[in-house]
Formats: sequence, C-alpha cells, structure tokens
Amino acid sequence: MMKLYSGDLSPYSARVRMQIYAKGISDIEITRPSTFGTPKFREEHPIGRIPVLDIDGDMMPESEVIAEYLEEIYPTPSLLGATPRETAHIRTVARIGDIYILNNMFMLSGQARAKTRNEGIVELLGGQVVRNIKALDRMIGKDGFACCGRLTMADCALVPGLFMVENVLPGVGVDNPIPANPNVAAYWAAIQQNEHAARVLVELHRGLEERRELIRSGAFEKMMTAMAAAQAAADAKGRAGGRTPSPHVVGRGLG
Ligand SMILES: N[C@@H](CCC(=O)N[C@@H](CS)C(=O)NCC(=O)O)C(=O)O
Repeated sequence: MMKLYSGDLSPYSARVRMQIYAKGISDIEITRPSTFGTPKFREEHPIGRIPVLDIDGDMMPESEVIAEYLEEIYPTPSLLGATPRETAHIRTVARIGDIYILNNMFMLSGQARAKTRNEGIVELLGGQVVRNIKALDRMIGKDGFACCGRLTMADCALVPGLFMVENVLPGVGVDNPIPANPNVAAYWAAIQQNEHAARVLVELHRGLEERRELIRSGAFEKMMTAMAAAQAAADAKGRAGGRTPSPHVVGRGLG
C-alpha cells in the first residue's frame, strides 16, 4: 500500500491530500513521519520536506510531482483539463498557488515567531504575495472554481495557499490582500463550501491551532533548538566524512 508522508499544517501536503479526497482514492495511507524534522528524516530523504509519496519503499518527493503522478495512475475522475489547452491553464494557475503564493508564504512564516522581525524579508516576500494575488485576480474563474467550472488541480494548490495568506500573512504585519481583490475574494468564499476543500481546511486549522499552542507554551522553540543542535551534530559528523553541511531548521519548519 502506498503511503503519503504528510502533516496537518503542511500546505504542500494539503494540496496532495485535497487531490486524494477529490479523486476518492482510498488505498493511500496518509501518515505523519515520526522522524520529520530530525537529521534521520533528512538522511533518508535528501530534500528533507513533506509531502513524500512512499511507493513500497520508493520515495517520491515534491507535491506537484506527486500530484501529476497520481493523475497518471488514477486518471478518473480527472482533475486536469478536457483539452491540452485547458490542462495548460490549470497548471499555470496551480503554479501561481505553488511558486508565487505558497513558496513565498512558507519562507515568510518563520518571521511570525521571530524575536526580531526582519523587515527586509517581510517587504520582499510579502510584496511578492500581494503582487501575485493581484495577478491571480485577473486569471481566476468567476464561477466558484479556479478553472473550467469544476474542481481541478488548480483548486488543490490554491486552497492551502489562500489559507496561508489569510491566516499567516497578518501575523507578519502585512494586511491580507484577498478582500481587496474581488475575484479572488469571491472564489475564496465559494471554494470553502466545497467538501474536499472544507476537509483540508479543517486539517490546516487544526494544525495551526496545535502549532500556536506549542509556540505559546514555549515547547516549539525548545523543539527547534533541539532539532538545530541535532542537525549541527549530524553536519559535524558529515563534515568529518567529507559531506557538505545542511542549512539549519531554525526560522522555518512549518508543517
Ligand atoms: N517544493 C516542496 C516544498 C515542501 C515543503 O517545503 N514542505 C515543508 C512543510 S509544508 C517542509 O517539509 N518543511 C521542512 C523544512 O523546511 O525543513 C513541495 O512542493 O513539496
């Protein structure tokens, strides 16, 4: 049985989970890897991030790659277009969700709990998110779905992206740009009524609440410090063996 290594608060994992729910796939186990965030996870998975699809021990990283793979092996119901041009449009909008929104939001998220916020990072990445939401406003469907009047891979990428924009961006001092972009705002209100979107949003909110509680109690900072120390020790061991050290986990680690 295939396994999807995932986490409630991981928006990239949520993108694949929403696709799995929408396609009605029931033979993939969704599980949080116990070693996630530790040197062991990075030892086993070179990119060191979730989601990862475990196909009987063959590990496939990267949400978009996994999503495309699942479309190929479970072709119905299709979350791609009815024509090559429609599919290209769906992929363009999905890329806005992934590269232009999620990636910036993910890199920005560490600033929400930084002792001293780096305003240069916030201005650069927050500015990109605001600009890209404006671009999305000109491209998004006006009938409750991102493209083609039905649920597609574009919705699966946008729902976690817009969740991050609404819930994380204000925490770094940038106003949520969704209300000022009427087509995105109308889409966001409508897609939250979709059962598959609603299901991942419940999971994302649950993950966010758990994370906030860990931050409030101080446990999260302790975890990050311990993880950074473990990673530094693993890097030092790797250097002795001639390997390049990996960047530390502090400042990131959402998921
Ligand atoms: N491009 C990757 C990004 C995945 C990613 O950044 N995942 C986060 C959780 S949402 C993660 O695993 N972070 C751990 C880390 O940065 O060390 C994808 O699309 O799957």
